[in-house]
Amino acid sequence: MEPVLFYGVPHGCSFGSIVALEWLGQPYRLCRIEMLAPKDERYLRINPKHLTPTLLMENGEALGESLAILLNIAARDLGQRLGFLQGTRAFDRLNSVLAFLHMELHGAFAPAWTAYKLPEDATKEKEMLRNLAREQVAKAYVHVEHLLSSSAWLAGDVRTVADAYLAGIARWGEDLRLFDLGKEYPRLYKHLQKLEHDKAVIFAHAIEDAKPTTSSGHFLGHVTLDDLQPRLAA
Ligand SMILES: N[C@@H](CCC(=O)N[C@@H](CS)C(=O)NCC(=O)O)C(=O)O
Repeated sequence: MEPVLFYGVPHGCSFGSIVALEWLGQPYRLCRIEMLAPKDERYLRINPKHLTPTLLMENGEALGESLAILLNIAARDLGQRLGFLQGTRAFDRLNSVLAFLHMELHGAFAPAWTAYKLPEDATKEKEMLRNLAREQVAKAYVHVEHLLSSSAWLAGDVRTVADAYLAGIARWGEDLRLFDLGKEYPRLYKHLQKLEHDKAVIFAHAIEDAKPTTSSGHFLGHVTLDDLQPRLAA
């Protein structure tokens, strides 16, 4: 059976993996995980940290971590140039950009996500955490601006899984009302605007928002955790 991507809502970093699967153009399915709902035992068996994304592969093995999933997707057809052959300079550059996006950009938002989950009346704690996130994310955004100053795409001259991943995480700056990207980080803003016109990005938004949409890749539909039980038990 085709691979299944478990993606998280609202606004998970798994967004990038949906975009990458659409760009790849090979058959896949999606399984929706509500991240703010209580942890689901069935998903815990697939991802013991109960984090999204996870890619359930053809052989029944579950692959966790966005970086591993994005590189797995890219390696399925190097002809699409979403990623590159390991050992090449292009691979090294992509790997370096992905590591930066994960450790420094994704990681920098952690205090703001903690603040988001705190009760309304924890005003002081929320503000402290949000200020910390703003400070950390600003440094990462400056580096994104630098990367985009010398190439059309984040990891070079072609669109790669790094651009897909960026689309899913850089948006949090505005989601969490930390930044005005258009005013503060014009190259990043322009790049995200370019991506917003991409069919795969439009599709991934519609999927997250549970709106009707058409795949420009090879999406075969959603499956539920219940549907997957026989495949997981096998
Ligand atoms: N290191 C993991 C982190 C994944 C992660 O933080 N996922 C978030 C969404 S962006 C999540 O599942 N959050 C649910 C929660 O914290 O309960 C990866 O890169 O895949």
